[in-house]
Amino acid sequence: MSDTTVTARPVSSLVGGRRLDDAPGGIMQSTNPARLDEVVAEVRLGDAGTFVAACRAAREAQREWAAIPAPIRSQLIKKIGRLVEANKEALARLLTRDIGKPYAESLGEVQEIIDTCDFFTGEGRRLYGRTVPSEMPDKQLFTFRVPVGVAAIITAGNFPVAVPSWYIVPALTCGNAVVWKPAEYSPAVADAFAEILIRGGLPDGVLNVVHAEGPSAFEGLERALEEGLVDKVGFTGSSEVGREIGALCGRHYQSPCLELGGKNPLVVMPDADLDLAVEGALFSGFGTAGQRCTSLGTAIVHKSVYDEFLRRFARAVEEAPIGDPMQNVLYGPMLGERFYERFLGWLELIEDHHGIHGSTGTGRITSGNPRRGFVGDPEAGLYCHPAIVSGVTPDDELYKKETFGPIVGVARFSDFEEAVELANGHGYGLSAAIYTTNATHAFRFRERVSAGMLSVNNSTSGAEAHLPFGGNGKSGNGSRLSGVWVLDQFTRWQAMNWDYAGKLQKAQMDVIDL
Ligand code: UN1
Repeated sequence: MSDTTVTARPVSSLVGGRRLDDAPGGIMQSTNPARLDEVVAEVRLGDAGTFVAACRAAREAQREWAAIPAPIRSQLIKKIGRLVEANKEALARLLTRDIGKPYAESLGEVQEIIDTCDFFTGEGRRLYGRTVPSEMPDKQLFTFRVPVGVAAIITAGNFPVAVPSWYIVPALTCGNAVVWKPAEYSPAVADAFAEILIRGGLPDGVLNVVHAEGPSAFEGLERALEEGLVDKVGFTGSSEVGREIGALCGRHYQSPCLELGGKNPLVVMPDADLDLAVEGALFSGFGTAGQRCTSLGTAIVHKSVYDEFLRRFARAVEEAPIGDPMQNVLYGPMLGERFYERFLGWLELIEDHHGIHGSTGTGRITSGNPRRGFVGDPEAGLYCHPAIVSGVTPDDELYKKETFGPIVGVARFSDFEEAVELANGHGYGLSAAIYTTNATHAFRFRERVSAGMLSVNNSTSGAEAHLPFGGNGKSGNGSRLSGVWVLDQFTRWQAMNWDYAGKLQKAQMDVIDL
């Protein structure tokens, strides 16, 4: 792949197998957040009309695609997985240039696509239905998985290719056509992934990609739903936008797959291995600069180990290298301007309300204020200092809302009940962790925490490609991606009965009376 040179990648939407030359939404330059003078992609943006046209193209292509037997469709998924593997390093480098994710994490992200393709290559041979006994003789009942039709997938840029693959790969395996709108701030790697999907041999119109700004895409989605061109919406992004999308889909009798924000708690019990807990808090709080939906929000620490945890945590943060994402760093720059600005807003807020703990100094950005251990040029990109805020209580904004940045709050608890309340009280329910050596605590916490995903003695992030991924409450509508669970998003159950009695048998009425 030639996409790792420093030239800007030309990116345009793909509709019905054709690249669109026009740019009704304007031309946008996307820069490398680690070096703002480097343009990574020049994007011809589409608009609401482009989105609708893409849905129409998908509608036209879907029936033929669904007619191909699933085991054969999944051979294309296998080929796509191998192509991703062959281009793993190039994709990871481009990913790092696009959004500033540390290269090691970018490699992990690309691996997640490969794992997803491997899983669904097999699943194409296993799209099982059931045979079910009837209450009447000479009658057999069956269930079939039927593709939903056209899936519109709108994704975030913090996982610009792995999370899209969690939707796109199973959607295609199940016989759907897809319209994908990648995030505006990760167009280059999204385009490279789309190119691989097409090179894998997908027929024209089965995968369509629309590069557009959020509001245009939303308008396009609304129009497409009104015209009956979309059968399932998948959205990964903020809880606020997810709520809008959920309301829009509800008006069209649809239940979308919503994967939203998190305020993920990490509980440290008095019997925890403190070093392990610190390691987990460091990775999940500051990895990807705190910009994962599974990032640690608040560490909830028992009062007996609170001071010691805080001391070790602050030291670990201070010692961790931050900077150039091509080096071995804990985290690089923020994903883009919008995230950087929002982080500054949080810093102001927490400076007003809390003061910032220990090593994090004043919590100001690194520009003009290089910190110990900084790698590279702190003034070149959208770099932010890490912040630990101690003494967080349920009244604080920092307790209540996702920050999507390198800020971790630390709260103190006295008994298990209080820990559970703190873990659930914000209304999100994505991921949670508990550090303990006591199995009873671990299982009690599992029963009581409202999160869709739980780690015992591991961090809040790091989902695997074959486990159900998703949240409850403000984190989503209970839908799950990945593994066999996602099949219920991209297929609908169809029930069939077949009567060979040669006479009308009426359910409930013509049953044998014992
Ligand atoms: C997200 O941030 O939207 O579990 C997904 C994790 C990653 C996925 C995060 N594998 O942290």
